[in-house]
Amino acid sequence: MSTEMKGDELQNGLKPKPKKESAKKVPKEKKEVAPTGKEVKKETKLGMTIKKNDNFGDWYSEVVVKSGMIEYYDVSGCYILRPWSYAIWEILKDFFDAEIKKIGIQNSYFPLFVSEQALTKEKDHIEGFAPEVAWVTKSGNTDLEVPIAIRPTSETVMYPVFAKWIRGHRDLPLRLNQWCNVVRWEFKHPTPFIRSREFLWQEGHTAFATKKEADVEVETVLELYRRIYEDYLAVPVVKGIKSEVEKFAGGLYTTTVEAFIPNTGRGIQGATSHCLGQNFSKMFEIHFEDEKGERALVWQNSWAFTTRVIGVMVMIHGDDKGLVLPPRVATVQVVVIPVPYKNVDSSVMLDACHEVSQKLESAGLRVKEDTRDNYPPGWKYSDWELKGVPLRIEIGPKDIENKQVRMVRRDNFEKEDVPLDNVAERAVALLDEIQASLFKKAKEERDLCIKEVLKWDDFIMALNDKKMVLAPWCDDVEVEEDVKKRTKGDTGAAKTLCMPFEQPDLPEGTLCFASGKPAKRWALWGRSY
Ligand code: 87F
Repeated sequence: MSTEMKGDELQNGLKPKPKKESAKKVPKEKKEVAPTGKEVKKETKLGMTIKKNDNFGDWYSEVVVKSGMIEYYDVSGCYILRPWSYAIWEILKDFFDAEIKKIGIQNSYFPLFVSEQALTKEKDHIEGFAPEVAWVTKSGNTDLEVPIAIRPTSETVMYPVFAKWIRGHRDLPLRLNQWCNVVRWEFKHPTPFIRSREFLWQEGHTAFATKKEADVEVETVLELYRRIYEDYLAVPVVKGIKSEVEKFAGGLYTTTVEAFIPNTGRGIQGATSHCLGQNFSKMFEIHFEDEKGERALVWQNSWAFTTRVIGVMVMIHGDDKGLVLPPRVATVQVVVIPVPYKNVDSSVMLDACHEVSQKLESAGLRVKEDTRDNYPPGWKYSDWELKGVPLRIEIGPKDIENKQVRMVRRDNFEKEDVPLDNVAERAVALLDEIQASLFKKAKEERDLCIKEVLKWDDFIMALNDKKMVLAPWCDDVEVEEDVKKRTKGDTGAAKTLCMPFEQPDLPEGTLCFASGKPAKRWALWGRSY
């Protein structure tokens, strides 16, 4: 697949936080002559200027803009997802959509707007979230008779009709999903993908006759979320269950995949799969007549992943040269670049590039031939490095002579000359290696960030060392609240990220690191996004 791209695409990178106009001189474009003899533009400052380890926040803003993923917008907390990032969303969407259909979940679409009456029906659920709900109050200059909310999530939109559609056990299970946008008027500092006021997600809402069926689905969906992170985005996650404090308040229990950003020392909730129990079916009166003819409440689940996944991937793999895309989510997996040379007919290189990219496409790869004649090869290399393309192929006169191409990996910059006969096979293998190696590296680094402790002092030391902490815990709500209080500082309080499904041994008599009471399980703690 080759995508059309204009040569000036990268010049649109707006600065994250526009500074006031100053007397500073804007660097002028320099003109240079390419080996083809054509005059070429040579822009300055198109590449990365901030190092990941120097200023992580600014590095992130720079990389999402300059790679062409994000364009800033004049409504705070809202961002434009450009094709370079939206394509990643589509790949993940295609995967997840196909998987949920395999297990009998159907897509549907419910309205964006929620009436006040529906939204406030379930008071306990909405209470804590109320400040984040955005309302439409006018049409033109006229006040609406009753303001209408914009969905922050769709429980209150969908469950009233669940009550209508579900009558008997034959109407169950009812398993619906929708791909849509939601709006949450957050007041915390917004960050592209990670925390935005409007975001894209899928939300699954299902109803069953038995808790057992609901439990199975919660786990099945969580495994799909793990696969999105680990198999596609090459981001390691910890699967687990949320504490009472951290679970979705309206539900019975919440399972989660948790990622970790080593640069900030913060955990980040990757996606959640909730069992709602019968809490919502009580509230919305979703009954059915069971096989014995008795009236019963349905068991419900809900689950979601959002465009946040893209931000986590950028933070984990990106480097000082820009984005690093795992091959399975890269729109362009291989870029093929001709390397023209003085006094050599460049059509030979162009033909070879075309031949190679066709071979790669036939092998099922997503390929881009960069034949732009107004940029020299070195400029193109940096450009595609900035955009994170996993594999680059260069073809110059020497390569033609030797019937070979040069392959360069984005993840470690290793170079390799590959015989022309072998390009497709080798490219496929290298992309697999890159995918595996990105995950391995991220997992090794993540594992170094998990510290097992038994005592409070060691807990504090590990936290201050930007680590996650695995500690034996009594699982008391008051103790978690107390830990939050005791760790409150400039960088935010520590909380439980989850209680991992995979638990280390907990010998009899082990005490809680925070309360000294008998420990019930190991919990993973950390500061978080
Ligand atoms: C913000 C405003 C209003 C989160 C909110 O996780 C309501 C809410 O209910 C709210 N922020 N939540 C929790 C969402 C829970 C649940 N919804 C369906 C999910 C998965 C998808």
